[in-house]
Amino acid sequence: MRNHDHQIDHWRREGAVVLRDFFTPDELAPVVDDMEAMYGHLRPTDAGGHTELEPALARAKQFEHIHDMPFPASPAVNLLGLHPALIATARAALGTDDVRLYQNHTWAKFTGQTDFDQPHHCDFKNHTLTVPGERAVERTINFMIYLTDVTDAHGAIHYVPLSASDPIVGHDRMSFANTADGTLQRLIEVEHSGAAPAGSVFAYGIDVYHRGTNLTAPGAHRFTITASYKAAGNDQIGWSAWPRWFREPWEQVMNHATPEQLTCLGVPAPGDPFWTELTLHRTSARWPEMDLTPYRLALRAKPA
Ligand SMILES: O=C(O)CCC(=O)C(=O)O
Ligand SMILES: [Fe+2]
Repeated sequence: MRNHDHQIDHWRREGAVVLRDFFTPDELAPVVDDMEAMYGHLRPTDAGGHTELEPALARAKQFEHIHDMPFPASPAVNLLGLHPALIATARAALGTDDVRLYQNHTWAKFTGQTDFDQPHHCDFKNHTLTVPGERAVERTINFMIYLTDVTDAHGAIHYVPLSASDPIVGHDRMSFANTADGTLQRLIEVEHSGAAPAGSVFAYGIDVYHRGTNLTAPGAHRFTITASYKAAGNDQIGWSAWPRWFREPWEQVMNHATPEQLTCLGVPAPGDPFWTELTLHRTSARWPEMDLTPYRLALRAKPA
């Protein structure tokens, strides 16, 4: 367990918490290598080029270097968002042992690529068609994993704890903070910075006002992974149906993930009635390198 009860309590109350030094340098190093392999060649050559961009294009370019799981690199980057310590934190936060990873992407930002400044918003707009639920089990916990040091000059996320945003927005928690009535400015006045060293994790919910900020350090980059969890059975929340991208390198996940990690992607756990001799046979034909031993053993252990 790498989270502490007081941090979970803080997240429950305030909707956001910085988990400093969650991952070790040894865990990060191969993931950073993967990120360099995926994104390193995309570093902009003209650091001042973005100042000429149309606002709509400048905004679109913020999301230029995002890639959904699975990632065309090693198992290290593919499995960090499914790290057992993150799963444990999600379980504690959502108050259930049965959690699902519903969003997992890598994101590279480079100084000079565009202006990364955003207005305050809550992410529920593209995670649900309604609004965040009030019960713990209806919430989501969204982890932004810092693979590189994130200072304010590296575009740290800025956020407003719920106790500070509630008096400003009251019941009117719109996805984008209102600019015309001064709400946006008032949120900016009380915002916190999520700046923290590499290995830290910013955990927040889809009901928390936050905004991306620009990278200003010369020649700098910010590598992150976003891993978002919900309780199993919470059909309100979604982002991607994992099988949709079946041509992508799923073997990096399927051949290396544990049953606990695969359960977070919706693969039935060992012992689930889904697993029969036939489904095992067919799954093994689909993923020849996948270790199905725990599933086989659980099936054989069942009374006939
Ligand atoms: O990358 C960040 O720091 C925040 C981005 C963000 O909040 C968003 O695009 O919804
Ligand atoms: Fe956001």
